[in-house]
Amino acid sequence: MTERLSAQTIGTISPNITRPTYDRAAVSTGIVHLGIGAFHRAHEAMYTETVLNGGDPRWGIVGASLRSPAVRDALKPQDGLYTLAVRGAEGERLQVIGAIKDVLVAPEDPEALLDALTHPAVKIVTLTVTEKGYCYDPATAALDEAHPDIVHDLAVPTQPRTVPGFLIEALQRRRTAKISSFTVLCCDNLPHNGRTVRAIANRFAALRDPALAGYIANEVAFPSTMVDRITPAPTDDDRAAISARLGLEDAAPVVTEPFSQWVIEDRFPEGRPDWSLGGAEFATDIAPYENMKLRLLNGSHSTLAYLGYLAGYDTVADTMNDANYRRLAVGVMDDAATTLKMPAGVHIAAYKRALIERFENPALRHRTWQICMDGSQKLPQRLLGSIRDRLAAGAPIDRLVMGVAAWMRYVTGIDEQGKPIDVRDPLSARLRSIADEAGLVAERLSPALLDVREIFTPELAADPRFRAAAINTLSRIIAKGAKGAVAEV
Ligand code: CS2
Repeated sequence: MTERLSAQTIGTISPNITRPTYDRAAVSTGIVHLGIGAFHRAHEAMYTETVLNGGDPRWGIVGASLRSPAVRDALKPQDGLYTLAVRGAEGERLQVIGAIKDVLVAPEDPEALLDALTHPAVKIVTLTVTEKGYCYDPATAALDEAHPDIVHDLAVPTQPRTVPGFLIEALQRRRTAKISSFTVLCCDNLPHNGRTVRAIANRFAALRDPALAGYIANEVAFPSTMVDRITPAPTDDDRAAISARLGLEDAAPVVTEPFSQWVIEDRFPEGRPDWSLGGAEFATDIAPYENMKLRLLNGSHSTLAYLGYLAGYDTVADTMNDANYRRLAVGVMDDAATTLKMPAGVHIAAYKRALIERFENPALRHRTWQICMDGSQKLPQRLLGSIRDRLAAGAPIDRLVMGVAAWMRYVTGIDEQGKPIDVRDPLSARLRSIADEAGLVAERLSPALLDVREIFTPELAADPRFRAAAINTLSRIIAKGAKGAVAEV
């Protein structure tokens, strides 16, 4: 039996695999990270590892999961060590990362996480909890005050379950104990993510206590950031292949692409690591970068995912092998790009070319099904913003609406072969019952879904051009199948 990767065994790995060059025992915890999934371990933890390797030991990470114990159970026996496998056309590069000092599971012991969040050495709380983790209304970006877990956290603030609940209770404890606050850095694909999370946190705090809200508004920084690295969920095959190369069993490796980007608004009153050592860029206004990424990358990703899943394509790379899908992805990027105003020096054409190459990466098996998840939380910032801006400019939206109409077909829960689709979405039950009532008839299904106010604002849903485009496109997808509809657009 192969031994497990750990602090004890790491010395046995092959010398060409990168590993921590610093003394892990000397590292203190400067960051608490909520949402310790694959993306964080491929992105922020990698940048932070470079900082630790560079000799600044203040920025070790304590990770927390707000839901399942799986990552903790895999990482704990490995002393937090895991392998990052970077896969591109030129092969695979392995790096063992040591930046994660400990992993907590919030539902098992909320107090332990609150303790970690209250520690004076912790200067930054970073977040990758996915869109739905913020308990907000995607159409308006406001806190969902009726969310059952928010209702709970307002009723029992000392035993939180949600991101706003943990952040605000920890900040309240720091305030009482006269410990300086921490900076909150949202690393999720939300529109204007810092501003959005700030508004959610402020609202939650105000519902608890107006004085607390005043403190948060004055003392806590919420810089915005654009994060980008395609990181598919690792599979059993990935774990077996990476363990074999390592010569040690790693139960928590992460597979990612060579490309990585992190643009961060430089507002950290309590200090920050020099993540630029790992290639991060600091900027004063990052809104244009966020929009570029959400509308070009994520907008075309979701479009390919829904239309690809319906056509039976398992991965994004598979969709890109279909010339019509590839053409549509380029078209969605071209249309979305007309809505952007980028600072001088940013070359959108080169960015788009790089995206196409990234989507084609045959070494990454990024499942369309994974990207289809949580569509209700993703559509507004990925596609609906571009559609709104194109409508205002009197420009055509036929390509941008493809992803929205394919989502409408997808959430019916039955695929083109009549087989069930495992639709994962906080609104899935409601979407399914709307679809069941409407039937597979575009003239009924599309308007019924446009009435879902969490996703579509009343203004957009009422726009006759958008309504007509959604009905026509959905009806083509129903009649001709996703492949047929993509061939025509
Ligand atoms: C993807 C993103 O799953 C999804 O919805 O579009 O996770 C995407 O891979 C990342 O944003 C890339 O940075």
